Amino acid sequence: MADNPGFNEHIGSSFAVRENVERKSQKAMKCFNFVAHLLVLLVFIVGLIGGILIGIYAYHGISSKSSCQDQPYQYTDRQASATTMPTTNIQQCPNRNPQDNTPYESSLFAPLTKKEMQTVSEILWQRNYITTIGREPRSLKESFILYIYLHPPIKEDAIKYLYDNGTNPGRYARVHIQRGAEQVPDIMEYKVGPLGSFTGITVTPLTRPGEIHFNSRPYDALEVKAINDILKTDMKALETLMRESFDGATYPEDLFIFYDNGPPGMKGTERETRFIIGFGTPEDEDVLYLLPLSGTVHCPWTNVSEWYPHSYYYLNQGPYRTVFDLVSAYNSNIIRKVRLPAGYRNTLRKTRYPKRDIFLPLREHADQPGARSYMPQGPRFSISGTKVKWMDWSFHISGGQLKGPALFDIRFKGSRIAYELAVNDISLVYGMDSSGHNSIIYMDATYGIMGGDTPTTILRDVDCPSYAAVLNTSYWNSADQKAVDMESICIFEADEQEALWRHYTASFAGGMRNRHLIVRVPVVIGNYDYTFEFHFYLDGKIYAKGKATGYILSSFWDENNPHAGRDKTRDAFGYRVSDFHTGPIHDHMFGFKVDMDVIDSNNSLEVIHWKAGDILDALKTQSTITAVPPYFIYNQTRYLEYETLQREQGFRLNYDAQKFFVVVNDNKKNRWGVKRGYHIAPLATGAQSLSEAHPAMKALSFSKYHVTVTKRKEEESFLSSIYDINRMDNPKGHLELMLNNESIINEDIVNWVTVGLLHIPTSEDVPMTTRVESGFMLKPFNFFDTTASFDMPQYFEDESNSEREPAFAECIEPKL
Ligand SMILES: *[C@@H]1O[C@H](CO)[C@@H](O)[C@H](O)[C@H]1NC(C)=O
Ligand SMILES: *[C@@H]1O[C@H](CO)[C@@H](O)[C@H](O)[C@H]1NC(C)=O
Ligand SMILES: *[C@@H]1O[C@H](CO)[C@@H](O)[C@H](O)[C@H]1NC(C)=O
Ligand SMILES: *[C@@H]1O[C@H](CO)[C@@H](O)[C@H](O)[C@H]1NC(C)=O
Ligand SMILES: *[C@@H]1O[C@H](CO)[C@@H](O)[C@H](O)[C@H]1NC(C)=O
Ligand SMILES: *[C@@H]1O[C@H](CO)[C@@H](O)[C@H](O)[C@H]1NC(C)=O
Ligand SMILES: [Cu+2]
Repeated sequence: MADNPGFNEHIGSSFAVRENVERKSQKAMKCFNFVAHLLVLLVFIVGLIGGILIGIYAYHGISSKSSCQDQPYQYTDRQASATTMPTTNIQQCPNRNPQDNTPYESSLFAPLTKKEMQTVSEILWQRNYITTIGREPRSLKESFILYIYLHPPIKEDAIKYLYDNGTNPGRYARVHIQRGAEQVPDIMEYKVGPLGSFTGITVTPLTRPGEIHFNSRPYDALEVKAINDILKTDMKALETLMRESFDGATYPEDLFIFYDNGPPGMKGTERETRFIIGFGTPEDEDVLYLLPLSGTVHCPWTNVSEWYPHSYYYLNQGPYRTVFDLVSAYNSNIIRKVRLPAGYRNTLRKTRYPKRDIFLPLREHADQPGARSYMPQGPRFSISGTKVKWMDWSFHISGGQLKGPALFDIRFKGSRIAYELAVNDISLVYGMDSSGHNSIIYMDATYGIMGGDTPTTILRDVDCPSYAAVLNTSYWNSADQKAVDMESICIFEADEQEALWRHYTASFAGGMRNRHLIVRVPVVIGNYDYTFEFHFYLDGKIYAKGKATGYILSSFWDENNPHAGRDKTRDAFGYRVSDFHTGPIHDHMFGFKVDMDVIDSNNSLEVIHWKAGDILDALKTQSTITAVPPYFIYNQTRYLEYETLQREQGFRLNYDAQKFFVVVNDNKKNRWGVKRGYHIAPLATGAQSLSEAHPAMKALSFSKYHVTVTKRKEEESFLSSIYDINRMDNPKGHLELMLNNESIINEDIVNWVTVGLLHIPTSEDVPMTTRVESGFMLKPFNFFDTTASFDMPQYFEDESNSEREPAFAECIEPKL
């Protein structure tokens, strides 16, 4: 145990007790804190004395109170640990702050800072681009900033600067302005910069006036507020209906209006906002408990006095032109009604709050802390601004509020592997049998992946180990026209506690523990929390993932739904998952931009076909052979067909015709003469199944393919447009538009990788969808001459040799 190198989980040691004491005191629990602290300390001392006196190794957990509520099942007090560990001379582990004070502003790629965003807003205010600064816009007739984020440098300039002593291309902001003050309101985008000196900043339009129709804009706080105001009188008119139907609930005390049932109309020139009523409050929107009452608000342009609600539905009965038509139908008893049982509302909070169910007995040992990792000699990574270095890897962390996190200039062992590896969008398409929110389509970049309505905050010790470094990024809060800081990214070396490789023979035993660097970005988008991560391995692999957790969106379970199955527990769109709700089916498709630069930007895509067939057909792919040589014992074989892809193309995974997608550098060979490359391996478990006939399939074209290769262009920087789902009749920025048959041989190419999963919610998704994930691997493919990880100490043992990873001195996990 003592010569076990590297990270070490110290289960059962006295450090766990000590560490727990410290953690408890940090967390400033609201109740029992002092008592718990004393108790734990007491138990600790008892444990130590016990350990010294008895000197036997036996592990028991410590006692603690987790909650100040009355608990039917209490944690039991247990004997504290007694260990054989020496209790003296154990120091805190040496630690080093991996982050220096390099300002983000000095980097080409770091996300824009709060200060830079403020500078941008001041410039735009001074030059009359906006009519409000530093305060909430008063009406939709104002011009104000929707988003500000980094506009990355032109790649060629950046490469010259980074590799060839070129000049610094500077930092620029991309700004979206909602121009309600214009004669014909629209959205405009601008490039603003170079930031830094206030005087030299130019503002360059990236769109033409009117190009982005006002009615295809993303939602903003003002519109939601205006619609809320318009619906007030209708909600009043519905008071009795709501009270009778929904267990005495009233608006806005117990009910809220949910608007995110997008898109707002079938055309970019229309704006029809569907809404649905749910239990909850505006501060605590509860999409788990949506109710069968919905409508639509006609809300184009900026003149709110021309907006009106229409198309009311109650228990899928409608449409009623006005709320009074619905109320009159309801009062004259000509429609089917729902009566939620008295007291039902009181059960909701309890069933929905993701806390321990105190009526269930604790699992055995659940009162003990679980296994942990720590860094016995401080971090092996360093972060300068947002540039990260670890074990011959280096890259810059970047990104912005709409498209999410991005990495730039990824190098391994001095070679560039990728110029950009970035999240671009997440799409979800729902099916459900419910008015108001059937056929929901989300493209999450339209809401903002990294700082939409909810800032991200790393939950230390949940999202990442407590020893992780945390980076702040900023996003622009358009509601109050201010930049906001958030603790959004964590970086750490992970101990996978498994073998990266192992082999055991009669003559030797060898292996290497799989440690890797993780960049993790948890984000909140409405009901779902997504986590994006990039894993860097010692052997040159990169693993990118998207994960989903959070609340499912529900639809009302109507006992007498005429479309439900015979037993009424499921319909064509999903299962009943609670008293009155079903979990409608949907997918989660994660779209990534993968701009590989295998050594340099002159790359090609090899598509290697994994085939099976006749021996002769296999041999004929490489030679003019006419007869099968006698040593082949079967007529059938596997074989490969190598194709250098000539032109831009999208691919779907197909298990009947499997392919390897390899980005190669035609001009760079490994020691064996083979073109050096990286394999892009999508690990999707789902695919887009909607046909071209679906009206959103153009806007969503990135979801049709798992891998799409295009020639890289500055003006084709993302695989989707944030406006397209709101103008699906005329989308202008989606992936398929890039597929125009251009040559991709020995070119700078981009692979757009979409991986996703299909979600059939079941009862286990209530209250919480526990993590599901999808991702892809970037794997060296003849890139190195040999396995890349043997420049590190290994575990190796034979008759005459013994090698281990570096030894460590046991130490106390540092307080963070
Ligand atoms: C880099 O550029 C500077 C100024 O343009 C020049 O003085 C210097 O010689 C250049 N260095 C190299 C290695 O090209
Ligand atoms: C807004 O609409 C109302 C009702 O149609 C109209 O009377 C008013 O003139 C409009 N206001 C503006 C500024 O266009
Ligand atoms: C990071 O963001 C958090 C949350 O807004 C803030 O409290 C903290 O001061 C920020 N840290 C730095 C170094 O800016
Ligand atoms: C890449 O290709 C361009 C022309 O296609 C050529 O000018 C350039 O030298 C090439 N770069 C490398 C590193 O081969
Ligand atoms: C293999 O193919 C040859 C020529 O078509 C045929 O004569 C032979 O029977 C086949 N063998 C098997 C095992 O199918
Ligand atoms: C793509 O370009 C090639 C070469 O110019 C041409 O032969 C082919 O017909 C084109 N394909 C399409 C679909 O336009
Ligand atoms: Cu889901």
